[in-house]
Amino acid sequence: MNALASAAAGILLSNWRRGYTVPAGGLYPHQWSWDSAFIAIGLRHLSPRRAQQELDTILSSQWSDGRLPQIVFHSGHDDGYSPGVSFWHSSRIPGSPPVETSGLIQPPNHALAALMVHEADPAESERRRFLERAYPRLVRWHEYLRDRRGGTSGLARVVHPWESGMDNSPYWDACLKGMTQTYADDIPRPDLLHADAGHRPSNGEYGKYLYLAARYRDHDCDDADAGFPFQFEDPAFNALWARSELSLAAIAAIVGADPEPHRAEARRIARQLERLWSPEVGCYVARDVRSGDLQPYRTVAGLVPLLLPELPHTAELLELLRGPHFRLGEVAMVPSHDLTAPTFDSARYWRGPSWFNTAWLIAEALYERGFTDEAELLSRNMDDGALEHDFPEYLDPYSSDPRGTRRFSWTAALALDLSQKIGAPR
Ligand code: 9WN
Repeated sequence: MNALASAAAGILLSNWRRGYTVPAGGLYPHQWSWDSAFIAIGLRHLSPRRAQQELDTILSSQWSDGRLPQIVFHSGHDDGYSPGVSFWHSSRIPGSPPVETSGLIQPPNHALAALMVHEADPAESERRRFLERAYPRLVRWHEYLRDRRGGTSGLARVVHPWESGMDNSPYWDACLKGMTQTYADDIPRPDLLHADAGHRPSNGEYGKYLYLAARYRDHDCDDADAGFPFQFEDPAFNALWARSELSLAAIAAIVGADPEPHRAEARRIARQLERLWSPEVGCYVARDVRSGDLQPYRTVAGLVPLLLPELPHTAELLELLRGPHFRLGEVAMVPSHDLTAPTFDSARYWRGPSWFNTAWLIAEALYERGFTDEAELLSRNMDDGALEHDFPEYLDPYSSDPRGTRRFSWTAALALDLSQKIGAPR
């Protein structure tokens, strides 16, 4: 094992609990939904069986309506995270699973991960009937997105910034600014014990986050609440849904189900995604469902549709990625926000810093599209940043200084995954 692989393995081992991996021991001590899928993609190189378990665990925490929860609190305690069990009390909400969870969701990258995990060791996967178990649960998860989160546009809505996985993206600024309500109780910030306040969302943002989460919880996490103050269609969320639907088609073929409905669904979502193309900013953007307004910001979320085949705006997105706004190959990985925007902040969470999960998604898209040199450059850049700084949560794109917490699980998992691809025959 080389230095990167052994360091990454050490982190994944120490963040492993019984049956799942925590994103980071101190800051995020529970199981997060999209983290688990990214983590499984790396774990498959160390132990395909453990990678299957990681996904089995998140899929077993499904609600009866099909949703996969943002966070699963396996310990049944807050464990220093807020909002935790004492905030959600999910077991009081009809349709929740026996384990305590958050009521929100996160982006649907699970089918994408399940297929990759299967392909790492198909014999072991078949022996343990991994896909037979995963397939019906993944189908129900995608049906939840279509039936409960799909509006008239046919795209899935997020009802909280946390659901996008990119909590304080500039996409949400106008809506949050316009909200007069904020959380009435104290705003606990245990996160600031583990990360610099200048790297995290502000207290003002947290007041709105907690207000929105409490309102959703108090309506029993009912998606039919038309008056909900925060409703957005996010380009990365929907692109991952479409891409996962393609993975589901491949999984269906393996388990003897009909792949065609999944392919048709992927095409349908991809068609609808065009509603999020903004000719003004030359990128996919988020849409506020209530006002209908496209949010005029270039963010890494708008580049994630590159993962979809036959994307009408591929050439424009590649130009954007390589040009002054994201400077592929010249700055650390892929910045989360346009380097030239007045709203860009090189340190603060999803408003500028480069994250390893989004860099992995872009590297994957570049590999698939045959831009191997650029994909390898990005992969090396990501691996160097991970190893040099003890696998940080994110990096300053200009200085490459580490930000957020360290020994972060998806950083380890995805750096490990890309290290296996560099120089591999394609
Ligand atoms: C809220 C766990 C999660 C990631 C998100 C990231 C951050 C949580 C937080 O950490 O969000 O879900 O407390 O800030 O934004 O993408 O899944 O790693």
